Amino acid sequence: MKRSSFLRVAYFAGFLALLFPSHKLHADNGYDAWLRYAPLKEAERAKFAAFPSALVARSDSLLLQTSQKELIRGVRGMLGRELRVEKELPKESAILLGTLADLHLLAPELHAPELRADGFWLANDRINGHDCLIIAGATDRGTLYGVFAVLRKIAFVEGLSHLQEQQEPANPIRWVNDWDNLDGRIERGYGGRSIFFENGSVRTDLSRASDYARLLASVGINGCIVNNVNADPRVLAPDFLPQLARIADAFRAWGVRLGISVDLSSPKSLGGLDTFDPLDPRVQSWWKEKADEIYRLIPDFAGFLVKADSEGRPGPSSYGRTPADAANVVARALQLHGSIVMYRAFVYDHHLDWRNPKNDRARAAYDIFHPLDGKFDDNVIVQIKHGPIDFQVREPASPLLGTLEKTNEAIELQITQEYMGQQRHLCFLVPMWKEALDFDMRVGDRATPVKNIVSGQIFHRALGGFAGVANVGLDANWMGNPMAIANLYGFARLAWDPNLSSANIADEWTRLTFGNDPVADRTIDAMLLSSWPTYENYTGPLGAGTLTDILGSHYGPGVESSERNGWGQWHRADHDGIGMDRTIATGTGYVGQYSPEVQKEFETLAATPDSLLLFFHHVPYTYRLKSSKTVIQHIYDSHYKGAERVREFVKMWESIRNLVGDDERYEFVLKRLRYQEGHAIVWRDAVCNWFLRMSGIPDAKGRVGHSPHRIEAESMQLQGYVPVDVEPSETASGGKAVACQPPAGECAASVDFRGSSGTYQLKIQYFDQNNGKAKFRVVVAGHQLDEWVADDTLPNSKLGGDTSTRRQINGVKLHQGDEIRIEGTPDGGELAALDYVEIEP
Ligand code: GCW
Repeated sequence: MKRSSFLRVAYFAGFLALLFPSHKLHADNGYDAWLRYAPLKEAERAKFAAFPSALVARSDSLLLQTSQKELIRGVRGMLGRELRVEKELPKESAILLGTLADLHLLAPELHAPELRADGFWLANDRINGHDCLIIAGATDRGTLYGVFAVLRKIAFVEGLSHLQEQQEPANPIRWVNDWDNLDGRIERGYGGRSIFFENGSVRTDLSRASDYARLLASVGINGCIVNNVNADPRVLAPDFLPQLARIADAFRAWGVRLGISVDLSSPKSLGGLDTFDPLDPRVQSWWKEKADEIYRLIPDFAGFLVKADSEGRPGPSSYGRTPADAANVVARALQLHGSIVMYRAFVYDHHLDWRNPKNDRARAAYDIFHPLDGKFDDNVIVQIKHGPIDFQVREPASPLLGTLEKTNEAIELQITQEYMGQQRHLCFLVPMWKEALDFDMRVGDRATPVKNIVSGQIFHRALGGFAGVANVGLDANWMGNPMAIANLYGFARLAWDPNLSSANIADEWTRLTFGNDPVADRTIDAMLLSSWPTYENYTGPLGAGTLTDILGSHYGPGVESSERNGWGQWHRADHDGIGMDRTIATGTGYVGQYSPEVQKEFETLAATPDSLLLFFHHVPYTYRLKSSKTVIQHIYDSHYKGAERVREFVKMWESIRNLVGDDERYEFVLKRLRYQEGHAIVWRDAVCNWFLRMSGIPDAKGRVGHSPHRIEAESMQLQGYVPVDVEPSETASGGKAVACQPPAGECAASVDFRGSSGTYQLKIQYFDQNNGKAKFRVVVAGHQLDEWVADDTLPNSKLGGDTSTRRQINGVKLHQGDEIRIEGTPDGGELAALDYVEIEP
């Protein structure tokens, strides 16, 4: 851009900024996530008084232009300063921006370090007698990453005057996977519809796609698979590829390469061949021609992701071929173009016979892929879920990660919270991922943590890395909750550097998202860092699995749903005990898939840590843990503790209202936390009651099955409401609710208050189905106290653990004899159903 036109743009931008100060341009609804560039306080800005005003950038490459604009934008936002772009070194201090090669031309006297791809160097040096800030990348992409790193430092108010820092990513592959369907829905997406597709086509407006790429680039993500792994073959159709090219265009300025999931049967289902046998030469040329066609449209195409022979997807087994045969045929088509295939190891039989105690889904990935080690081409990466089952709240690291010595690997982590409360529950997953990454596979009796295996370091593989299932959507805050995007941030930071600590990552995200107030930051960090153990506490304990409804939503409690079916997520809980015996001696032999040293950690009860006990062993409920509690008492205690901790989260959040800015984000998060407080109790009660019924062993602390303040709706005086059974019974208090069924247009449940006069909390447990918007009204002694519409979009149309919701009314003055009356008006299929009322002092 010519200097004069640049100035015009800059003046105009400055004028706009005056009219709309940058933090008002977007009301804080979470859209900017960690890239807010909120103005620093005056005192903080003082630290950057010497920050240069000139920005020297020689090259005009697309990524360098992006880097330049981003730096200008960030500095304007945080420091309120305008940078001036120059082509040559000015006679004043300056920022030098470019690749190492650009830099060498500008200042040959500088001694720049060697950098790996995507790495960058940040330094403060004297050039021609002036202090200069150097932001230099090995490549243009590295330069862009360097800019974001500098902007983070400014946001953290870190001085830049003694900067001397070199960063390189630990992993070459740092990709996100988005499970978007071409019709605009997202599989396991909880943040709205697809930002890429609508009605079978790529969206016309792809501004969200490029804003997404900006977010990704800011934390070093370099590839994005844009469609569901359960792939629609149409994604490869001749009329669809040019549309995909538009997404690639939207990504390109941010150095994010586009990839797609493909259906292995495409040569047949789309290409019209009578086979998709990977060893058939016609199939091989079909893939080759398809790859050539793609590269004509998308020269920087990243590659394919394949899910095959899994959950009903077609695959090489139809022709008696192996995953290596299938991966290689696709890989050879891409190899000429220098790109790759990510082949998922999530291959298992979902019709396993549950009656056979030796059957074990956890074995599948290893059993299928281990014999193929060495058979995959060099541009294939086997993408392995971090645990052997499926993103459960606690799993050991997949043994396959430790056994492919001659194969490239990537670890697949799930950012979208499918089994972790679906973005309605706060659950910061970085500490869980760290456990998988730090899991030491002890290959050859030496330290071989998963993080160093997937990076390629241990087995000297050129390729490897991270894939994260992100599933962002059109919601303003991307993931359905401004807190949930901390997981996307954390995933990317770990992909860059898996040695960063959870605390460090949490704190970075918190400060970028909510500012630098120390009290607010400490509070949010504490919430984040304890949220996964908390979620584990009130859902699935001791490695038993999440205990959610695995046949339906994967959201609310469903302890028994995993049993007596072929999906293999069994915990084998019965009247006497619980857990999967996966030992070599008496169980499924899964333990034998680990190296001998790791086997020792899990083969015996004595060695197995409590946290994974039920993953590896079947024990009686009376078995004493290392904590000295019995298993059953641990189940009860952890569930009460977990639910109690969520109550604290609400208070913690309320305590920082004025420190984080009482904006849309704040209110949104508060609402979600209050909801979570109620739903954690639904979980607690469902799981505890199920185990009480199953084991017959009472809670030593007398809580389970006794709720002194609770009045069951079915025991209230009912007008129109009728008692109904809820299935499974533990998902409603007493197994029953009351529902306002047609033809009743309005119903009421009432009870006279028998306690002593005073101030109480009223908690109404009702069901918010997703097939209507029922209305509720609470009337005490003839006065309306509260009313609301049950219009949440929880993942179920039935009464049960997914839909059970709590409304809490504080400070209610009650006199003995007051009538408490709850009125419900159904709507559509929603029955304004009630479970119980609690009146708590
Ligand atoms: O966890 C399961 C999910 C499926 C998903 C599958 C997979 C895309 O419930 O929705 O399908 O994993 O990872 O392939």
